[in-house]
Amino acid sequence: MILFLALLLFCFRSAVADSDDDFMSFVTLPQIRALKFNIAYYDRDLVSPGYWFVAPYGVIDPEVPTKQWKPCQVGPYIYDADGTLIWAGSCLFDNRNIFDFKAAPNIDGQSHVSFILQHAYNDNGNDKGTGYVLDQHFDTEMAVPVTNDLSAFNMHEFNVLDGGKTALACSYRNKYLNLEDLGRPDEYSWVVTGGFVEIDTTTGEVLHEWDSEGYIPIDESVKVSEWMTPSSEPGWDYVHVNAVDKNAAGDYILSARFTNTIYLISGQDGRIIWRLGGKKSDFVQDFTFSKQHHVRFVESNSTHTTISFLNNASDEAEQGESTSSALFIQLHTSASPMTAKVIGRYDRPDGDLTRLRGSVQKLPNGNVFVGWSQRGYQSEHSPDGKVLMQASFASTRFSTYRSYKFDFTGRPSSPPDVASSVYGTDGSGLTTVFHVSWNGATDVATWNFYARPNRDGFPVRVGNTTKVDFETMYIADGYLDWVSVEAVDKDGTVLGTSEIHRTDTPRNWQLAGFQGEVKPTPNDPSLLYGEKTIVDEDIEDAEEEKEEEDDDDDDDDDDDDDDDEAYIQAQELAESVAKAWDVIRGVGGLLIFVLVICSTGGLLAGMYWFYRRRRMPAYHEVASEEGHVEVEEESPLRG
Ligand SMILES: *[C@@H]1O[C@H](CO)[C@@H](O)[C@H](O)[C@H]1NC(C)=O
Ligand SMILES: *[C@@H]1O[C@H](CO)[C@@H](O)[C@H](O)[C@H]1NC(C)=O
Ligand SMILES: CC(=O)N[C@H]1CO[C@H](CO)[C@@H](O)[C@@H]1O
Repeated sequence: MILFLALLLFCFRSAVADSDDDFMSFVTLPQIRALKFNIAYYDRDLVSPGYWFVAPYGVIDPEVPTKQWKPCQVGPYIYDADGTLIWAGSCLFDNRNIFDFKAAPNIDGQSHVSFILQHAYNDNGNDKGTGYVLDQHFDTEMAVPVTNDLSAFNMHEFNVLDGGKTALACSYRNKYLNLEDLGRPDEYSWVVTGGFVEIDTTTGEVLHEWDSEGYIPIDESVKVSEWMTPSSEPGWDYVHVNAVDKNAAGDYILSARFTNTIYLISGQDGRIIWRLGGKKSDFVQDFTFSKQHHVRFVESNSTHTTISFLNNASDEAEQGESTSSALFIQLHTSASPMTAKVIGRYDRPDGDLTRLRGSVQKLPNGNVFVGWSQRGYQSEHSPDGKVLMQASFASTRFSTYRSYKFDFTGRPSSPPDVASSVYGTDGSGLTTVFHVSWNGATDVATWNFYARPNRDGFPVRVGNTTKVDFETMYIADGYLDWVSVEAVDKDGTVLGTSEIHRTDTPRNWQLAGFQGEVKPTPNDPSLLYGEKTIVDEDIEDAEEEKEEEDDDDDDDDDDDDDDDEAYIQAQELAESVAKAWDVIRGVGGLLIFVLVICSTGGLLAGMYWFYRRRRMPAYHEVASEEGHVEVEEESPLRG
């Protein structure tokens, strides 16, 4: 008892000291640290179905592996609309930053995701970063390298176009240019020009490149003044392109933050067809915008074009309006003069400014999903502007470049993960605790739990339960070795089966509170659970069984009720064990045994001990770097 209290005390202290409440952690995937969301819904009924796609990062430059560096923290994540984790891809790339993570459109009619893996921290510039497309199994379908002389895969955009054959990315180039545009024809300066590339997603070959040199004069920039002293390399970041999209006619729309302008660029000859905003707008417009992000074509016909973008109305140095907003603009391009009018405006719900980054997405049901970037702040709005939901990371230390919402089907190629441990103080009262998860799987409704007497033995179903959260816990009577689980969808279809896992046992049973002389031997599951056997691998069998079972139900109703009671108690116990688990979460170390006094009564009452196999470090060191990020923003590869 004293030992127990001492351990508990130690645990509490540790938990407080390491406070990593803003992260989720899991028994089945202890390495993953997924951020929690704080979420508020105002009208859940009107919210569009779909999953959230975010890619939290701590610092925008590739993170130097230091003491603060922790694996599996930053990277791509999918959550459901309750903030429940669906997929953590953070362990794929050793904490490399991921940008523009989203579901890719219409490739072979199946779900895909796409994102930019940022260039490496130190690889002598060899690893320039990559545009990735993964299939619904989370296997790489396309890894698009930088094949031309550009120094890196620019972080702003990886816009996989419909069908997936080509993708758009932003490009930045350092050039030594004459300053005639500024009325100084005898002088030269380094200037960072900007444009875009359309790349073949299979080979990475650049099919089309456009650059601002010769099209956007230097004096169009709001960041360069006539008298500025010529710059050394890399040079003045005078356009700062940050988004590009393509329409059915084959023309491109390009957003340049530092000219406050959106350009339509001919796919035929590269000329600028029109400019919206900035110093040389071709439109008569009833609104202003600045420092915009994420321009997209929404729809168009021969006379009108609707576009969307995030008007962050500010940057780190200046601010134009007091609130950032998502704008939907209708351009009447056959009128003379051409006109632009606001047809949708969605202000940032907290009234604040998004100084860097952000995204706007029109959802299939007409709702608007906006990523305000910092701290993963995001909101969903009804078409008429009502705020339906707002959410942000519980952690203040991370942001996401963009946030999206998509329908998605995930069928991971890796099997479900299962962990199991046996607990008990005497041979007759042993229980096996399962934890199960399946990283990336959507549509799992229930879990079936199996055990067999040995590796080659016949699998016996020892229980089933509804999937709750990313990781589901289940407690079964007996010491069950050689266990496995099955993921089942709402129609009863088996989506996946885990590998066979051997149940973890205490290294020393007696120290763990076991009263017997010798260590217990595993139960034969068919003796414990024989009557309930259902092997879903064989559907016919299962159906026959079901009929039998139905008959059984009539015969021994009472028995089943007792069993149900026992399972309810087991679930209650599971909850108290889960709480205890939370308590010891912060403890590092090898094997930790904790006695948990269970007072729920009934069959499983008594003493249970707790056993911890893996080390679970706390992730608390990465400081908020937003200030740093803002300073860094001017660099061409960033912001
Ligand atoms: C084009 O779209 C605009 C705006 O939705 C609409 O008013 C106009 O009638 C459409 N024109 C054609 C030719 O469909
Ligand atoms: C568990 O399995 C039984 C028998 O197949 C079924 O009737 C029940 O609905 C299942 N429960 C859950 C939570 O899946
Ligand atoms: C509407 C508005 O005030 N827009 C301003 C946004 O900020 C830029 C400078 O950052 C101004 O030039 C715009 O007038």
